[in-house]
Amino acid sequence: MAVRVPANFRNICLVGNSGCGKTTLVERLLFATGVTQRMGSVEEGNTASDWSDDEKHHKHSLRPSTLFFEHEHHGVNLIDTPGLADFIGHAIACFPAVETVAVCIDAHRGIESTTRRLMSVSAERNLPRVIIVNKIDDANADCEGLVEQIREVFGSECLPINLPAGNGESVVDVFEHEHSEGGEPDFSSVEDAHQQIIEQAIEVDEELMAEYLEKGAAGLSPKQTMKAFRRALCESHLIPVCFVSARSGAGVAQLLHIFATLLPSPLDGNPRTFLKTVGEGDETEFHPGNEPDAPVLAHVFKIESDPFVGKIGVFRVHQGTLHTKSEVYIDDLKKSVRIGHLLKRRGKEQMEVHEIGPGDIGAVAKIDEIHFGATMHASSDESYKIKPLPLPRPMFGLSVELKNHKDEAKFAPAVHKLEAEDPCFKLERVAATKQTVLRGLGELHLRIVLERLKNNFGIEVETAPPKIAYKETIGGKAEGHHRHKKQSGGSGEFGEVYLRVEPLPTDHDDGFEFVNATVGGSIPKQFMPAIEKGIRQVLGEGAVAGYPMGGIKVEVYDGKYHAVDSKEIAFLKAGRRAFIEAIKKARPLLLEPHVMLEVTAPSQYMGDLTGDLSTKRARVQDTEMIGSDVCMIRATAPLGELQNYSNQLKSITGGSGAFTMDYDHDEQTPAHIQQEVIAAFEGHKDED
Ligand SMILES: Nc1nc2c(ncn2[C@@H]2O[C@H](COP(=O)(O)OP(=O)(O)O)[C@@H](O)[C@H]2O)c(=O)[nH]1
Ligand SMILES: [Mg+2]
Repeated sequence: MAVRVPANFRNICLVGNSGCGKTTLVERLLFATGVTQRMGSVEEGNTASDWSDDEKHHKHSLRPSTLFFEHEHHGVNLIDTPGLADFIGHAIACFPAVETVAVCIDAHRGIESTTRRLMSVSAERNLPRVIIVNKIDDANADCEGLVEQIREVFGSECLPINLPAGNGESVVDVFEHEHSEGGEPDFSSVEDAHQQIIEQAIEVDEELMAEYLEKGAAGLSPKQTMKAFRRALCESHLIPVCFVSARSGAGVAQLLHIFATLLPSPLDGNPRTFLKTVGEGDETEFHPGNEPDAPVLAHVFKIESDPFVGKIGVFRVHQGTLHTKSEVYIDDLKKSVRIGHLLKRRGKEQMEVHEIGPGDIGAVAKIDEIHFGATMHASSDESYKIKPLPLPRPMFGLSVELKNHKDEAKFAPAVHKLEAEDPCFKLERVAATKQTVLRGLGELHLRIVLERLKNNFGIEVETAPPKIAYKETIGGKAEGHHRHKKQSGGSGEFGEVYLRVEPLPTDHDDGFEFVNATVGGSIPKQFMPAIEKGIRQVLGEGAVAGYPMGGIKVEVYDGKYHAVDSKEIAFLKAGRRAFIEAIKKARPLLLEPHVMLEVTAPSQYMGDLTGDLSTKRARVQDTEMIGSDVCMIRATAPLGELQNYSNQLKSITGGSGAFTMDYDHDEQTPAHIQQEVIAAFEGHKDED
């Protein structure tokens, strides 16, 4: 059994396009390390990672699974992630928990759209990367061509650390090649590949480089080259490429050896930045260090709801140790909670443990306060949260209505449970359109959410494309005035407000600014909050089209009050009316969300796809070939034009296209659409 110290841990996130064989590779690794006696298969629905009912049904990983195994006295926490574009957020959400991202590529299909995305997101997050080329047994695999393509697309720092031999029947090591067995590789020579990867690794160490130039490769000890290798990996100066077949097992021993001996441990991986939310200072970098007794700090990167155990929070310990009897503080909560059950997980299997030490990954059950992104820490005097890293924003929407109104009370709690498990899914109640909208990353994503609502909670809904969530703003400056005066029997209401409005810069944080610019007490200070409240009501309801407003600065510069009749309600009403008047004169504008759309499809459809996009007010940013016959189109387009895009893409490409979208910016709606929306709102008001 491995000694449980940080130096012996390897935390690895396995990512890659759906279908490249990650889940099968995990089966192979569990089998090779003796954890299982038989390999499961995705087709039969008996793998360790894809254990939930919907994963078995769809034959795809739909959420990450953490799997623990041991090899060469090291403990490996491997996270198998979904590769479907709609579920990519789940994979990215696991990045803060690991030292290394292993990007898997199908030897036959080559680089695919999510491969690129995951390579660049892990680089942005400063995570060392390893590329695993799987399916080298495939008769159509072109490993030599793929290495060239990888180096062209991801840089010359991508270098083979081993090579396929015997047409993918075995794998020859080229890094420590004196230890390697097996014949000649299918391409390149062991000597050339060895020299290339050694030279790339030692470039990060000037002294070692000098030694190498003087004595040659034979003059360097394996310890020296391994140290340089690990540093080059952490600095992204080297991205090793290795070859396996999850199906035949070729290259699996070599892969395990790389995991254990070459990948960074929590001690020598790149540190994580946390932000202080309570206490002195702002940003702190955490290395787990070697001190098991340091104050504990753990970050929850995944939430699951287990039918038997209840809510499970999967976390990574960044400092100290979590014990079953620990009292911890969650986020900024002042009351501590007691850790009851600590678990190590292997898919659905779980083992109870007494503690999870620095650098390790574990899970905790039955703590209500836990949520995605929560931190658990030792004291209420100091609190941190991990520096937030952008996840794809859920833009694809479906408006839903309950089929059975009896489900009303169940609906919100059920959706909240699903929201807690999925960082890229949310429920939106759009006041402007009176719609309940589920938002996710794509059609498949929401289809699976609806299946869960039905199967796990017994809730069925009717769906429709949502109405567009416009925003109101203004294009110019204007002034507004209102005098509110009401005399009814005894006391009256009096308040008079003069104000100006002007647009705020689009990058303004809150999208609203309220300034009291009155002089000489024309309106006593105590009425300002009432005026602001009146204005904020309009911000929520909209002034011209019934949509929420933003990007507006308001300056109240004059007014009048009455010693007896002035009261808050009078100023609230006056502020409201003056504001509406000013907005109507300040060139009101409707904004609509635009998204960045990324479409991949066989290149023969390129012309049809760009042609179709041009009818959707889209602007093509660039087009690119991925490999020899897949094209990628990036375009910005109004979200409202894409409500039915998954069906349209399916019919254009015969089901072979895929797309992702992410929020890009808000943009002014064309004048004729704006007029229609405003007219519809006016008409609606009359009906009311
Ligand atoms: N020929 C071949 N097929 C494989 C290999 N690994 C996985 N597959 C198949 O590829 C398909 C997708 O595998 P899966 O593990 O679900 O991929 P994932 O989506 O990346 O998790 C399945 O049909 C597997 O049987 C391999 O090494 N060689
Ligand atoms: Mg999978």
